[in-house]
Amino acid sequence: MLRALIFDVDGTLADTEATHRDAFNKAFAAAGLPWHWDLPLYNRLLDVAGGSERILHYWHSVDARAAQEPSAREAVARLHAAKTRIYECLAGDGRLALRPGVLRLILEASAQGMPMAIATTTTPANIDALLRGPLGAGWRRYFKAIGDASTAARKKPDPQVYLQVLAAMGLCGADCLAFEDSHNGLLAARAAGIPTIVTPTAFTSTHDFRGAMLVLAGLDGTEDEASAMEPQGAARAQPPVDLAALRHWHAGMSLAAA
Ligand code: XBP
Ligand code: MG
Repeated sequence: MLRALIFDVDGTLADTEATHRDAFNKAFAAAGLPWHWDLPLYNRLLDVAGGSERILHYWHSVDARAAQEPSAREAVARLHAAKTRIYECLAGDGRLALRPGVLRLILEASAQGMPMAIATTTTPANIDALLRGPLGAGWRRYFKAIGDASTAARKKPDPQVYLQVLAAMGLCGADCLAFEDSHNGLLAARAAGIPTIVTPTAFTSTHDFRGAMLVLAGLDGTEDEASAMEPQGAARAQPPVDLAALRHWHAGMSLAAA
């Protein structure tokens, strides 16, 4: 029986990575660094979950000696904090819209008493910047548990953040559904035993989604740019995803697994 919905944030609740990339580049420029992450490079860097981990990984690739200095971690932390402040300005107050169908599903699940959680590798401030617009300043009341970069040190594809929210809700993975956008996120949710629906974005449309319960263009039935890019997997147009459909899919998956 379906007992909770668990949402990833970046790429799933909203298509945020273009804004993250902009914030990283603005932080590099403000720090006087000659770094610029263009789209092809950022697509590759997204394999590294976590913004500070991503910065350190890139620094190693351009200046391994400097990146290994004892002071490097502190420098990365300062740079990432600046990036987060910039992201909050760029994404805050509803400037970054939720993906089609997401708000409707959250409000429907809330109205029907279906518990929800967030399991993300992103920084807590980024979640508040994204959700306080569409869900209001009290957005946390919609979620029974929130796992993020402040609770889970090990980033996706490690399942730590998913295991944390399952434990907080006292649920087992098989009784939940996870919503993800990326290969790393799918691996993390599956490692926690959670059936997973993937809604790719243009950043992740070429990822490997084997193991997903479903790969959908989005949650509201319209084609988004990712599905227009003919991604791998079975992304396709479909009716709007509501709680009845999720219960039906989850029951079918449970029967198949029985
Ligand atoms: C996606 C990520 C994050 C963002 C950047 O998180 O990997 O690192 O790219 O945000 P999600 P930070 O699990 O929600 O898909 O700079 O705060 O890490
Ligand atoms: Mg994601």
